[in-house]
Amino acid sequence: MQTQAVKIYRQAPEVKTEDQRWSVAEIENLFRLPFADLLFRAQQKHREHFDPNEVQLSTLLSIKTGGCSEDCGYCPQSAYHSTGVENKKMLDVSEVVKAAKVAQQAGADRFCMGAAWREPSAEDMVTVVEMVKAVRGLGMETCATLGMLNDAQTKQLSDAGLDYYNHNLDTSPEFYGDIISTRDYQDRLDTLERVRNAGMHICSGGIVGMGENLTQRAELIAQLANMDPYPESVPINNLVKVEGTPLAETEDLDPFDFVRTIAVARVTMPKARVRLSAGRQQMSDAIQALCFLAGANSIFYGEQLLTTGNPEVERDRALIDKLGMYPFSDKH
Ligand code: SAM
Ligand code: DTB
Ligand code: SF4
Repeated sequence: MQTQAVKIYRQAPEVKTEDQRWSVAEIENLFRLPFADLLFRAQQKHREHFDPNEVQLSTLLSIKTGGCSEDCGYCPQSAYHSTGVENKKMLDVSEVVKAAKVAQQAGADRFCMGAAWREPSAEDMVTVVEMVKAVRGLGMETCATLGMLNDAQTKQLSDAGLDYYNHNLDTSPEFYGDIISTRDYQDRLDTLERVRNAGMHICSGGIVGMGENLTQRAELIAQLANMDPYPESVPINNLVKVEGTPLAETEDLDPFDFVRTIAVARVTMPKARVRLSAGRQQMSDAIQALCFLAGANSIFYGEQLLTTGNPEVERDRALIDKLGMYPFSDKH
């Protein structure tokens, strides 16, 4: 079953200059625009700042899987949920380099290393720093998502040459407590500020389809868009429902509401790379095409996200070709 699509209002919110703050009400009004009006606005913004036919390809690798001490309700890697994900120790640097080379050969230009940690230990950091240096040495852009960081750790990663740090706000401040209890929203904002202060690019977004209402979805976008500056990279994940997690039985989000979320992210954060992230395996080619039209210009590329599936490389290549699009790396 799917949730009801949004109620449409026909008044168009005013067009903003790019340094103005967004109120939640204004963002909600964007969500409520007729679909074609919203997509048109998103396309206009997209074309002001990007080649609309180019898509950036990032490959993900789980460098440490399962057994996480956090209780995030969506996550198959939390030790609080029985999902069948096998706990594994951290990969060796050589295994990571091997996977990065395969991703690069397949056409990815960014390699993102994810770990099921609340935060990395000092010992973990020594290995992660080596991984970042080695992947950068291949000429790929690097991204990592390791949980909360302190000042010393952000400096270590920045010194190692990490390009992006991914740390999602996940949802609105109000809905957050329904999903996670082991760390709070402010912890996430603090980590993002440390990442920014250390000079790295921020990749931060969230998950939709967790049972949040429209206002809460708008609040997530407002939190991201009102950061000064807003993140360079904004992943919009559609919840991947994993058996054994508390969110496994959540109602499906109407696919047009997912597309709307991408469009609203594009309108409110025009210069960011908006990433059509988790959930593509369950999505038709037509909905993905609408996401690109709505301003998405990055995808996770490769058969696996962290523990769940992603479309096959051949399917993605075929879709990109069919739409007359091209990977960012082919042009640069
Ligand atoms: N442990 C680190 C942390 O949480 O910051 C990094 C890895 S964690 C898996 C990275 C992100 O993956 C989460 O913040 C969440 O947005 C996303 N994620 C995890 N499980 C998901 C799911 N089932 N569906 C969609 N996104 C998910
Ligand atoms: C993000 O926003 N989505 C990616 C990445 N950042 C690390 C993770 C999606 C994980 C989906 C569930 C899994 O595969 O375990
Ligand atoms: Fe752990 Fe990250 Fe999963 Fe939360 S999202 S349980 S912190 S791996």
